[in-house]
Amino acid sequence: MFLVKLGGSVITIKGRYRFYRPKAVHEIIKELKKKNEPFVVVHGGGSFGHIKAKEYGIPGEITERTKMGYSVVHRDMVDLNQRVMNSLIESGIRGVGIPPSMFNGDLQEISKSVGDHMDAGLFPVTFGDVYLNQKEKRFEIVSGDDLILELARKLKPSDVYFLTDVDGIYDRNPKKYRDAVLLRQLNDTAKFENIGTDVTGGMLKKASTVKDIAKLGCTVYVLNGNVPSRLNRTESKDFIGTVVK
Ligand code: ATP
Ligand code: IP8
Repeated sequence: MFLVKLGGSVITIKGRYRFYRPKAVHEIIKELKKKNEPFVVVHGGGSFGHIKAKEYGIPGEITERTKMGYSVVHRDMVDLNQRVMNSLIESGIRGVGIPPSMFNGDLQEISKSVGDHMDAGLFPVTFGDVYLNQKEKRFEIVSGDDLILELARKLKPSDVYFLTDVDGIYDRNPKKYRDAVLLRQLNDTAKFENIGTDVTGGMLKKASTVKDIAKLGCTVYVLNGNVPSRLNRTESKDFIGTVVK
């Protein structure tokens, strides 16, 4: 089995509030199906998550303002999840959405539910979400990257794929520096810049999550989700992406 993180930068247009990219998701699912193995999907928030979370001050203490924000962001993330679910079901995949807020963001409970649904022959789809931290009276965010790390610990997949809108991990932000170099393997010299709207740490956090997952014994691929055929070309000589073992 494998895990795949559909980055918000691929499944949405990050700068345009609630802009979903159904064709991109459809093309990715076609490639995932070809693998002919059980898998778990985790998707990020993109423009359904980060824009309003930032605007309303989430993560943060419970206030009149963040209460409204919690409601809006959760509504939008469930909406995005429904769209991903529709794309899966239209392709004949028996997906089931698992919203982390229903488990108060408890990573172990979420991964237990994911595992149970897999055992029942379904394809679980969980996602970055808001959740209530009852103890500290705060609203928090669990990112797709936090979820995928915990799922890798529990489910011990052979491979984990992160799909974003660039070819992999570069030595600098490739959208800003035209001479940025793609790192075929991850080293410690890479520099990461967060885009303005991202509330969960962007590529910097992703790179450290990727290393943590590889330490569990999985092979991690960071690939361009806009060229999804690469999902099935990881062994080829002309493969483009970052691989971490
Ligand atoms: P989400 O958290 O919404 O799911 P995502 O998983 O698709 O998002 P981002 O956090 O948006 O991923 O990270 C991808 C972006 O990181 C790219 O669009 C790129 O511009 C930026 N970036 C910054 N530094 C780097 C780097 N060194 N290598 C690769 N991308 C980088
Ligand atoms: O996009 C964050 O998940 P991510 C989701 O995977 C929200 O970092 C609600 C902003």
